[in-house]
Amino acid sequence: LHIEGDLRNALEREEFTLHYQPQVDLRTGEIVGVEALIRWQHPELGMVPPVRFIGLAEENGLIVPIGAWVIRAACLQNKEWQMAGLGHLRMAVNLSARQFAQEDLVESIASSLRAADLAPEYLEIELTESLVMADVDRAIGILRELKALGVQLSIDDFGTGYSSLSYLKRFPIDVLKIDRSFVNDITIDPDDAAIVASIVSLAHSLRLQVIAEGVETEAQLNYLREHDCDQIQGYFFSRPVTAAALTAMLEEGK
Ligand code: G
Ligand code: G
Ligand code: MN
Ligand code: NA
Repeated sequence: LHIEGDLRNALEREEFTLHYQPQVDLRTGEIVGVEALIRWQHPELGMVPPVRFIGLAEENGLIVPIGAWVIRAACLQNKEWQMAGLGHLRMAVNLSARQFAQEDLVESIASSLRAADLAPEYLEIELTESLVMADVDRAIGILRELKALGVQLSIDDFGTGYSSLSYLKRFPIDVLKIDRSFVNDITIDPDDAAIVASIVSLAHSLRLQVIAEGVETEAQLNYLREHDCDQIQGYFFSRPVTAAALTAMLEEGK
């Protein structure tokens, strides 16, 4: 199969689409944000999940134009929900290391916000610990520029990488997303339960919001609520769904 060649043409053939997974406030039960997750509708293979092509796109650099498309499309969709009176959600997008290394990253994000006429606080950029730790001083510079633009910043998969607490304090971030590997066993493994509770209080001491990822059961949700976690994302509430399905969910919640 020529997946790499097909990937090169997928953008202009408009084969990518975004799915959206809701993030729910544990106090109000409302959807307050969504994470945009790319999908590739391949003409012969059908729906190709990101694990099959994101790594490849990172290696050959295609992640840069693909990632720019993701940000543009996500901003446009978020504006559409706002215009339809369906609320002011935070739209989170994943950023890869290759994108973070691009000279024109900040300008490219600014131009997507302008094109969609979206206020910057409704866009959130998800970064991983390894991405920001690779070159801390450069990362802090870019994060400051992104904050000056007005977007929200989060650390994805928190707890799986190596990030020193002193750096965490220096990064101008807004949100920590607790990796789902810790959330998975919170109701059966006391160590994971303790780790999650500590991340929540760490986040709050640094005045950050905290989102638990991969919440699949009501018992996990209850533990997280009791331990003051702000938001949840996971199959218990919803899988990532199409824009139309998320629109329906927002209409129902009105
Ligand atoms: O639903 P899930 O299979 O969507 O996503 C699998 C992985 O692909 C996750 O690690 C997710 O962060 C990554 N991913 C999904 N969409 C994007 C995207 O638009 N850009 C990048 N860089 N990674 C993405
Ligand atoms: O790596 P990142 O956190 O960006 O990607 C989110 C990934 O987690 C996506 O692949 C998404 O489909 C997946 N995901 C979201 N909710 C759940 C969940 O409750 N359980 C599991 N196993 N995966 C989830
Ligand atoms: Mn993510
Ligand atoms: Na994650």
